[in-house]
Amino acid sequence: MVKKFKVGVIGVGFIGPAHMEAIRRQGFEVLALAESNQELADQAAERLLIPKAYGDWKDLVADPDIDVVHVASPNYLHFEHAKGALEAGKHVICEKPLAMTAEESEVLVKIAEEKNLANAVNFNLRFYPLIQDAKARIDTGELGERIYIIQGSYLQDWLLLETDWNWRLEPEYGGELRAIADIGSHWMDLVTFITGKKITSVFADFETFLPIRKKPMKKIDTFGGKMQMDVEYEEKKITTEDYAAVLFKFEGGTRGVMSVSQVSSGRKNRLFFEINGSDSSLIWDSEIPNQMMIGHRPEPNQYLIKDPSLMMKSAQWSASYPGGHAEGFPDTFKQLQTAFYRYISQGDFEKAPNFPTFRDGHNTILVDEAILQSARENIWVDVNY
Ligand code: NAI
Ligand code: SOE
Repeated sequence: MVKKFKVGVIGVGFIGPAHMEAIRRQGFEVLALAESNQELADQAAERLLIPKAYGDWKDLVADPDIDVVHVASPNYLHFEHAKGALEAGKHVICEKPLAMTAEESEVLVKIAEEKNLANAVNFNLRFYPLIQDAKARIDTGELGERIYIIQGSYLQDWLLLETDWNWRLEPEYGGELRAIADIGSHWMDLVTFITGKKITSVFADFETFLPIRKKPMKKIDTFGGKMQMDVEYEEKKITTEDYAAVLFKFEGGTRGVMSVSQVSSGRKNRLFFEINGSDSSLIWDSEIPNQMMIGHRPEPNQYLIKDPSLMMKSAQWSASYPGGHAEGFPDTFKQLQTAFYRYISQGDFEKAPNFPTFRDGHNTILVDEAILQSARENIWVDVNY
């Protein structure tokens, strides 16, 4: 019998409810939520049908009925919340970025190891079925003996206007890096996962096109500024990057380039990559996630449509529906959690997890910090894992 896990979620703004939906799809109970005060917690619990509402996250992690804690609060709280949950003996799924600095994320890796608790960072994009398929193809050598180039972008437009606002713009809440930590982290984790190649060296160029923005005098939800608003503003100086371009050296001689932007009109939330091997290429776009191009030189290119019967055997588990039945963003949360909760159920923590762990979250922050140093000093910087 699989244990019926009881779960608590800290932070239920934009993405906390997506975690809850996926927990419920596993058949587990979302027993409690925590918000920044009791009033917000009570309102959210009523809206989301959650039995227990905590106005202080410390009470949630201390609740003896809770087995697993999901951290979906703003970036600056991840360290404190994940650390508190681990210290209370809970398994943890934490949103990205795992912490504000590599010093903090390293502490989390150590505590999770010492306490032998399962730990995941929500790099959910790994769980699109065709991403699992891409990894399986590269593992079998389908792209050729060498991977030459990994290139792509992650572009959005929700922070295009000077009146667009979110806590991510402020370093004390989001971190010193914005576009890189918020969306570049997904891209870098994804291509590292697919190819198995770590980033060894970086060279970065940043720009902040809107050095002054208008901060609304009332709280605005993530992506909420795109809806019509009638509010008062105050002017704020912005130091975090709207745009970044990064050159990469990967293990094994692979080269790469990524651009990220939150001011690219028309691009809603588009991660794109192409991986060029010595024989073939893989090309994928997160806004059309159920198809992947396989590029060839001596024969016509192919389009693989997400269909378990056409996918690599080891990736088939990640598609829950037959071909022609689209799977999307919420399904990636479901599949990440399926992998995580199966791992806990099986109880063999010596086994390598098939989901992104705190170690992966820590490695991405090491790369982020190298990128920041490179942009500031205008030099190539090696990543020290
Ligand atoms: P949000 O601002 O919409 O939600 C955060 C929630 O945390 C708010 O409801 C806020 O009241 C609450 N909160 C603040 N302080 C708290 C405290 N002390 N205790 C409990 N709750 C507290 O932010 P959003 O967009 O949901 O982002 C949250 C995190 O999730 C970020 O770290 C972000 O990077 C990550 N994220 C990841 C996504 C993914 O696809 N993997 C998608 C969106 C966000
Ligand atoms: C905002 O840029 C955001 O919600 C990120 O925080 C998420 O990680 C990404 O999935 C979508 O965009």
